[in-house]
Amino acid sequence: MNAPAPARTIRSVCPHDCPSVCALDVDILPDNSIGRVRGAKDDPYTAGVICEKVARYAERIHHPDRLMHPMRRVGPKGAGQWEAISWDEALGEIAARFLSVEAEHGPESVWPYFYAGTMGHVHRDGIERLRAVRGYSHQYDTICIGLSWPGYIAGTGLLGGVNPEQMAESDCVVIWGTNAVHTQVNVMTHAMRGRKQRGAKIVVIDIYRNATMEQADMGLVLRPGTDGALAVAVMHVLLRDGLADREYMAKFTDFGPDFESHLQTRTPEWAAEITGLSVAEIEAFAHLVGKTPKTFFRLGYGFSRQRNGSTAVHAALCIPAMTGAWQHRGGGAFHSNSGTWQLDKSRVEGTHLQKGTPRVLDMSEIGPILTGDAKALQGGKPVHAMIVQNTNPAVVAPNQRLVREGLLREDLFLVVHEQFMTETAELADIVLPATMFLEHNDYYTRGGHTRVLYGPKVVDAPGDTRSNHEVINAIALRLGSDDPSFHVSDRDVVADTFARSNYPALEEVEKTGYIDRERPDDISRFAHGFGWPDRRFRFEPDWQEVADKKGYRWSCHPADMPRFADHWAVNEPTDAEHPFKLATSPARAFLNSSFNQTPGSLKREGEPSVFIHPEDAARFGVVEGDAVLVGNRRGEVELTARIHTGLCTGVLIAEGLHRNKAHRRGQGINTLTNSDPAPPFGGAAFHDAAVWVRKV
Ligand SMILES: Nc1nc2c(c(=O)[nH]1)N[C@H]1C(S)=C(S)[C@@H](COP(=O)(O)OP(=O)(O)OC[C@H]3O[C@@H](n4cnc5c(=O)[nH]c(N)nc54)[C@H](O)[C@@H]3O)O[C@H]1N2
Ligand SMILES: Nc1nc2c(c(=O)[nH]1)N[C@H]1C(S)=C(S)[C@@H](COP(=O)(O)OP(=O)(O)OC[C@H]3O[C@@H](n4cnc5c(=O)[nH]c(N)nc54)[C@H](O)[C@@H]3O)O[C@H]1N2
Ligand code: SF4
Ligand SMILES: [Mo]
Repeated sequence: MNAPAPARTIRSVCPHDCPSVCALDVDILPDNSIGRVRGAKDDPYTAGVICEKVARYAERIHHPDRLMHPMRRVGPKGAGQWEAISWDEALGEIAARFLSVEAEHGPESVWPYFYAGTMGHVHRDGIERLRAVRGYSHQYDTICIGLSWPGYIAGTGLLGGVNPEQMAESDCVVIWGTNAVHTQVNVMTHAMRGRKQRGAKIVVIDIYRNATMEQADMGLVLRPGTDGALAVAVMHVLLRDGLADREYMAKFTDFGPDFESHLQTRTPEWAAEITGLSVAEIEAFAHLVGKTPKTFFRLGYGFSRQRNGSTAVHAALCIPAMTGAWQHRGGGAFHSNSGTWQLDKSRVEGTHLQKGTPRVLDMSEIGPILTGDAKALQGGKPVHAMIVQNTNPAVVAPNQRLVREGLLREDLFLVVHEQFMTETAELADIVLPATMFLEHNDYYTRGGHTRVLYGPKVVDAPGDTRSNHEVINAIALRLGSDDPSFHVSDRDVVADTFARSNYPALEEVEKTGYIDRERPDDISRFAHGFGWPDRRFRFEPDWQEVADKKGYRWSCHPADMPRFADHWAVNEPTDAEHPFKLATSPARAFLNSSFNQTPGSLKREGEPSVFIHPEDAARFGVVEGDAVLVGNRRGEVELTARIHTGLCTGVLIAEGLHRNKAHRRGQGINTLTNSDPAPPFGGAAFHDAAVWVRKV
């Protein structure tokens, strides 16, 4: 049967946590339901292409399991027994419990917790208003960006880079530590244009032959956590073979004799030993980027999710500073433009409401924090109440056993505002139903490009669902705060924020759906100098300078950091008991744990599985399809073995955040990951776990 003709097609924005932040054309059917979702053709970055999971959005927005009513737990925690309640009852109970925790334990015992389920700033960051007005504990945002952003900033001094559309003008595109085919498909659109139009070479650097590497001209499969070694060996070859741009370095970087002599020992032979690459591969890559001025380095998040990830990102970023690729259109580097928006978010986050300076708890350490770890609690009081919006920590946070144990505590009052009964919501005392992006107003910054986009409310909120903004307003009012900012609408906050930021008026923005924040090309390629006071790129990073600039806090001793760009051997070591390194790479049809309940995505991803090299499989008597247990001192997870020839021996890859329950023993993949704050400033090393494997 054909779908009915749409009554209208509206322009919107994908709200999910993905650097692409696609502009969408959404068909609204005569009954106000959602029809086809397509990528906007007139948006230069989206260019008509979106991922398959969002193309099937009707499945998610009209999913029969969507939460529609507030609910209160009636049985034991996590037992799945609920009664429907009204919003009035729910808000009344939340206010009463929060007030009693404040009175008994102090306001810092309440910890609002959120992440980027929606990337709209109003509905994502608006929870900060509640924190501010009540003096609740703050959140140190480390789970995703805690390692990569400092690494990039350590070199350039600014989190921004060359417009990725310019990959179409490149002669070589290096896709480093991002599985773009899965995680940000638009990178491929623009890289492929370079290949089609100018024969650009595409290089992919990863720890397995993933879907992106399948498209590459040169694929480098290295051992996890060894990118720094590759990068410094490349620089060794560039200097050795006269391929470094010494004039550029003299003018724009801190390059000097000490760094040069440091690189002398970083030979391809030395790096081959560490990375598992051959000397020939390292030299070929170095010669390619050294002889191709228009080389674009698209640095992803993946290789930062290692304990040495910040230093690895910095080391990779040093290569274009040595070749001078920044000087040429189609050349340079990009990780994120999140440092370039110049938004005044004071009304989004309610900074005017802040009382005192409450403690800042590390979101990645939610497991240790909720189970009373004194260090993670900074010697302070336990957390006794939480409201969680936009995230599913029972699945996505590291050290899952502790996360679950903590969330199940009888003396923790847990409110979860969600679109689905996630495994976090299952552990709540009160569950609140949330709207989806087409049901509220918000603006979105496109980290992977240059635009800020507006996504309007186009359909009514179904059932009793309420937006994050409405819920935070309502709770604050119930708690007795009567600031005018808790009476305004989401649309007003967008309009006010644009006005404060000297952006065009919302009425103007609505006509096209976007604001282009592209910076002049010379500025984006640091043609007048980098973002440090001396305008020089740093091969010798000053991490304290990075901390001061961004308000980061140290998680290691500053003196322990390597002096120069380097390979830093601090990752979780393998040993006789834990002979494998496990990485938990992203699945194509899930987005973190989102979409792990939609039929199309479940069909595409199948059961939770793990890639293993044929030699390792043979050694452990494992064949394709076998059930295996993968474990370490944090726990054990059951997975289905898939033989994969495209990875180093001793490495395992488990793609995707399936539901914990989808694993035969109910433990999800994050049981195996560690929540220790990685150096220098914290963050979860999701792809850095030493494990054992055995046949079930
Ligand atoms: N389909 C899909 N899309 C997503 C997501 C998803 O889960 N699924 N997640 C979204 C989110 S929140 C984010 S932050 C982005 C992240 O997107 P990416 O920047 O792509 O980062 P990761 O997803 O962490 O991992 C990317 C790749 O890094 C590889 N990797 C791991 N360790 C190393 C290493 O030591 N060296 C190298 N060279 N590579 C390594 C992994 O194997 C993986 O192939 O994607 C977003 N988009
Ligand atoms: N093992 C392993 N773990 C990882 C990663 C990895 O690579 N490996 N990646 C990490 C990364 S990069 C990230 S960013 C985190 C992300 O982890 P999360 O932020 O938890 O991301 P999602 O799993 O997408 O969960 C977002 C939740 O928000 C809900 N949501 C969406 N929109 C709204 C809304 O408007 N209102 C409300 N109230 N809820 C909404 C969705 O239904 C969904 O359940 O996971 C991390 N965890
Ligand atoms: S998840 Fe990423 S690629 Fe898919 S539509 Fe959203 S922004 Fe685009
Ligand atoms: Mo992320």
